[in-house]
Amino acid sequence: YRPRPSILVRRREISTAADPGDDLRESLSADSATISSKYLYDPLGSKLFELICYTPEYYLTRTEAAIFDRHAEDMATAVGAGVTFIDLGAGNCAKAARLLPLFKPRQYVPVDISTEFLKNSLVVLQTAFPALDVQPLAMDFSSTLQLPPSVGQDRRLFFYPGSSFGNFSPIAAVEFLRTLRRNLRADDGGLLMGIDLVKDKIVIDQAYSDSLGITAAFNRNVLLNVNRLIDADFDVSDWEHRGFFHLDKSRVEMHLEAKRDVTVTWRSQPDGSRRFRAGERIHTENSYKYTTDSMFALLDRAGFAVSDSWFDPHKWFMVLYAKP
Ligand code: AVJ
Repeated sequence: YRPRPSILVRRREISTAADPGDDLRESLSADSATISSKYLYDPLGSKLFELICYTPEYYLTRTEAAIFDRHAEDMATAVGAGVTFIDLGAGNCAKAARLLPLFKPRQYVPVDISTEFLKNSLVVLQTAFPALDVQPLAMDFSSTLQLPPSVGQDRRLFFYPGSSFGNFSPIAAVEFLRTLRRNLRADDGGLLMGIDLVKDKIVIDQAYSDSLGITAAFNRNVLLNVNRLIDADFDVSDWEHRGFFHLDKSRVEMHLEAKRDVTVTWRSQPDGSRRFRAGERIHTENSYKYTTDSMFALLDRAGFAVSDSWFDPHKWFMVLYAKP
């Protein structure tokens, strides 16, 4: 799979999952309003997240990239050749694209909730790897992981970088790992994942409240997406970004805080409205931070055996390889 430029781009059908707004109307009506973090990733939100990764404060992406740069060959050796490389939350596919020449998978399966974003990424990917068998999947794998028959039946490797795993609540986290485990047989490739580790609170706070305000834009954009999804009338300028590390819960929380009293109305069925007092918040994301021990314990409970782990010099981030 040596990268070579080509004007030939193979386009494949992306299978799309249904995406109802019922949960949104319900979670906005709750006493403590929430918006699921998956709604952050509309086309603009996905772009904004890409920009976050370039901010000086957001250490995660570049720290993980440095770990991959340094240890990718070891990782490829540990995993072995010829796997079906299943990229969970593929986004712009950039992380996988750097590993594919080393991992030499039989098939590449990018999975992402954002269909449009995935489509654009695939054009770039197929240009770089014209011979690669690509089977893109648009779905919300956090709720159900349905791999169609077209996904290779030989050794599966789940690739889950970027610490996106941190978005799961502790209970959902074990459940999710068990789901992955159920989709693997004893001799399968296993799971290669990136995990952000607990560290100095100031470092984490700044990563989720960057000085350019990109994270703020990313967070506030969720309201534009909600307006579209349930025909609501959020005014973005009424809302302020909050992002901070909650030590006791070992998680970053993102909220949107009302600058003044506001009433939000939605016209999709069943229609409704919600009043927010000035200072009231909508919880939009949790991003859990693990220690190596807490992460290994989770994997153990889900039936995985950690085989290898790799770190940056500060031990801010970990890439681990676990086998069924
Ligand atoms: C894409 C879930 C890994 O939690 O760090 C970035 C999302 N939120 N800045 C993270 C995010 C605010 C990101 N993940």
